[in-house]
Amino acid sequence: MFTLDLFAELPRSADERRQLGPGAWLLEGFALAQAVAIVEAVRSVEARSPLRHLVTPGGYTMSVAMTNCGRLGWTSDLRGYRYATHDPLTGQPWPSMPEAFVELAQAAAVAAGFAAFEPDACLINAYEPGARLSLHQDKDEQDLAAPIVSVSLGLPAVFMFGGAERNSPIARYPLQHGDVVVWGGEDRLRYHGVAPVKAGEHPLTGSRRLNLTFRKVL
Ligand code: MD6
Ligand code: FE
Repeated sequence: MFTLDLFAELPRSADERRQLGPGAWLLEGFALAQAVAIVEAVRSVEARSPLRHLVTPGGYTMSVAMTNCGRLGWTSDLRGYRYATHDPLTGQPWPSMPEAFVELAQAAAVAAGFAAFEPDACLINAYEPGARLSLHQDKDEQDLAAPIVSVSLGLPAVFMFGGAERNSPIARYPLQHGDVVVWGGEDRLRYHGVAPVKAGEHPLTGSRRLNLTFRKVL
């Protein structure tokens, strides 16, 4: 006999793709099969380049904790946002991007219609309950032709997806463990954010939500 628990780690609906815009897709459960390995790899990245709360150029400390892997990492301080080859906290190069990350990001890009995605940066975001990401555009990358691939793990969150202008209407999409969002093309510069994460417990990540965003910067 099996119980419903056996289904807990299966995709809610196999291969569910929701189109969020002309170049934006929500691939439900796309990363579920690799979730355990990804969380393990995040722990080893964290061990070398710890999660930290960055300060924005405006002087605010972000509620989301961040680190990176890959040739380039996104960072921020009072002087501005930028990509750097070295972790400013350790002075060392960012940990390299695990091959399994590259393969997952490429497969998700293909599933969303973007061939030949070669990410050179993976920003890792960790949300404790209450952490949020205010509305922003991802525009620090030189290569705006490449899409962004965003993997959600652990606690669920609500993704806020706006438009080309800061005051465009905002759609809200729940993101679950294993979901992947891919966007590019004419959606590449849409405003977006993450609503405050609600407290909870996830068997893989405990009290936090993890998000990996893969970008091609150069
Ligand atoms: C997050 N994601 O989901 C934050 N940016 O934790 C982002 O800011 C993001 O998910 C660009 C593309 C996809 C994203
Ligand atoms: Fe973003």
